[in-house]
Amino acid sequence: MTDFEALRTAVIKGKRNDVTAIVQAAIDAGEDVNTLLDQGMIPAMREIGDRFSRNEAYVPELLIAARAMQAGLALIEPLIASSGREPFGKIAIGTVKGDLHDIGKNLVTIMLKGAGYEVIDLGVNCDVTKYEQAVRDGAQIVACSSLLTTTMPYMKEVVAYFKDKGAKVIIGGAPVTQAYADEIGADGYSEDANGAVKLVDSLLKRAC
Ligand code: B1M
Repeated sequence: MTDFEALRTAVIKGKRNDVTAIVQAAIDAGEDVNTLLDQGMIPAMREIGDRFSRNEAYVPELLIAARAMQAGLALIEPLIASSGREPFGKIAIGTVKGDLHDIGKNLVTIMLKGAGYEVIDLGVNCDVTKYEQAVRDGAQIVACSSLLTTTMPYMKEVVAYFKDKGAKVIIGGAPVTQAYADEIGADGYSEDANGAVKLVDSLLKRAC
């Protein structure tokens, strides 16, 4: 039985080895990986963010928590990965220009791959030219992630750039909302990684 409290504490305190040990033990015991994410790792990142807001944690603490989270995700990714069948479509994903947050983007990537899509991961700090190259390489959908209210407006530029260019642009990230997506004319918005998969499913079905 997984000790979710211990997992949350290990992520919050940035104890990478503890996170790895707890996640590996949970996987070995047959724990559902979505439960590990939803009850352990994602709420822990939310908690460290809240502490940061209250000036109870600082950037170094955020960084070590992020590294511990990534170590856990690395164990989860192969379990969600696709079974080698023909990909259903090609998606490009990147965190927008000026923004270095990549954990949520990585999670969306893992879920899309697990759902059978080929994903071009453009990393962080992506400007329009990076997304454009991915579209030239065959991406049908461009997914933009933003975690900062200061970088969110760049999504508007990406959406405007791809208007009438054939690729659809979808957006997400903690400060992003459906209302914002509607306002800038994005082709879709999702609140979380599973929602991103459903959104891509529906957009590609419509395009067929
Ligand atoms: Co930053 N940071 N950070 N940070 N950080 C936030 C975002 C913040 C909310 C913290 C806070 O104040 N409470 C705040 C933003 C405030 C604002 O904009 N109003 C903030 C700040 C201020 C900053 C700096 C400016 C701090 C500074 O330097 N003074 C700085 C900016 C650097 C930069 O980017 N230029 C900064 C730096 C960092 C670190 C580098 C230390 C680190 C990031 C490490 C990394 O990513 N490798 C970091 C972290 C870890 C956070 C918090 C604590 C956690 C983010 C996270 O990973 N969450 C964050 C607080 C918070 O979010 N509560 C915070 C877990 C992740 C699974 O969730 O990313 O939301 P999330 O992804 C979700 C959904 O949003 C969605 O699916 C994911 C899974 O369900 N989703 C998509 C995401 N992308 C999607 C794309 C889609 C669809 C869905 O496409 C269709």
